[in-house]
Amino acid sequence: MITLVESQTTPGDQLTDRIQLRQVIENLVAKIPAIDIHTHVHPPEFKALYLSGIDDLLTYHYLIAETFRSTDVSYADFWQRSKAERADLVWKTLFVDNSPLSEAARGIITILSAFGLDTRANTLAEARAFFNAQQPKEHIDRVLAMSSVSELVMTNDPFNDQEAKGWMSDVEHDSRFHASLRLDTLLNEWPIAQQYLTKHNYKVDPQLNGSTFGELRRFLDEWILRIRPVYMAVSLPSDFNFPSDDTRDTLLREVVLPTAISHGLSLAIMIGVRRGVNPALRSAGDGIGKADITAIERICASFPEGRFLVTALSRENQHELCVAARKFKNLMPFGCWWFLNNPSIVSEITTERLELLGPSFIPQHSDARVLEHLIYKWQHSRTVIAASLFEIYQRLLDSGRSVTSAEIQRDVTRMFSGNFREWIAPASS
Ligand code: FIX
Ligand code: ZN
Repeated sequence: MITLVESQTTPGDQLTDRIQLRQVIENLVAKIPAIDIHTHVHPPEFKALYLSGIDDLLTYHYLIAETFRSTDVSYADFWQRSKAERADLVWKTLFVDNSPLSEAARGIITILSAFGLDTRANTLAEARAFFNAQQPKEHIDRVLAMSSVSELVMTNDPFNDQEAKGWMSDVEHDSRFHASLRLDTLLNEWPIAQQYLTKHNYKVDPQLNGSTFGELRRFLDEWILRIRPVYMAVSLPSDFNFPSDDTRDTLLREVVLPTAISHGLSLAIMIGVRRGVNPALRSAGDGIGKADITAIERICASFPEGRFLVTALSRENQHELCVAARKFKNLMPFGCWWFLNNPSIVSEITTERLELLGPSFIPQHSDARVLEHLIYKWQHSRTVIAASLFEIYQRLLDSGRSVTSAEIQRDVTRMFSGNFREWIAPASS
């Protein structure tokens, strides 16, 4: 149980000066450690899954999608190029020929400035030399410190052979990188999962007959034992419904949720993505759709002993999700996912959540894919979250109650790490 600090406040501690109140909030929000509960970052022990440096940063799918809006280079030509050549094109197109106005492009500037690198260079020579000279261990320590991220949660796909190799080797990996068991292939692409499992000697039937459920639970139990995930996770399409007469529904009811509950694990549901809207863009080709949040309510109602970390991709779903969380204490809203991770929208979502849920939600996750993403995603989000909090604390002051810095420290600590620690506690105990 989170121990809340009962602060014996003296009037002196109470922040009645608005300028001082804003400063205290900004200082605390800027440095209070956060647990980054959803990333795609891996430590160096996972070899090719460890992404870091300017070429990985510039070939981030957010920037690839934006580059194609400002270049005549064809998809085919682009994908034939090496990673460095693609990075050169992205840099030229978005940072030399144009101003880096988008959030993802500004993110690169924030990262380069954080390391004192030239943000107006014509080539990537200086940046490449700098990042290539970094020792992974020290560099990770530095990036986590710069982001005030104390721990993070990876995305670990048991159907990815590279991932499996990383876990099968008995190399100890950095304990600040927690695992999560990602089940998109199992729940969204059963035929592919069935073939993969059959190839790995699990007796699973395409029609889910016979020993299939038992074998699938064995598969999940083995992975849970192997990677000790802090939660299980799945992204769901915008047309997801529950209940529904399909394979995913059966697998959720017969395999995933019983397994999660028996291991004391939460299920993280990331709803509202439409995969492959433009396949030519590859991982940059996914889109968005408004989801039916009542499906989430029905899952929470049907599995009261289950706990659900939920994030929705559509802006139009945010208010509904807040209200659903007011109805179901086993629903924890988290983060401003993907296309929502822009200051104007993070501000709107954070203020709305504070108004409807108080400090009982997880404001942000980075979805970082490259290590240095942590720097800009947290710096940009903390600035916006601090502004939303100032608005809320200022209103409280106007209503006749001032706060102390100890209380702000408590509230922010709860939102940045306490809520998540408590939410996963049964699993990690
Ligand atoms: O499903 C997910 O975890 C998404 O975050 C990713 O698929 C997506 O590509 C991404 O990186 C979003 O930021
Ligand atoms: Zn993600």
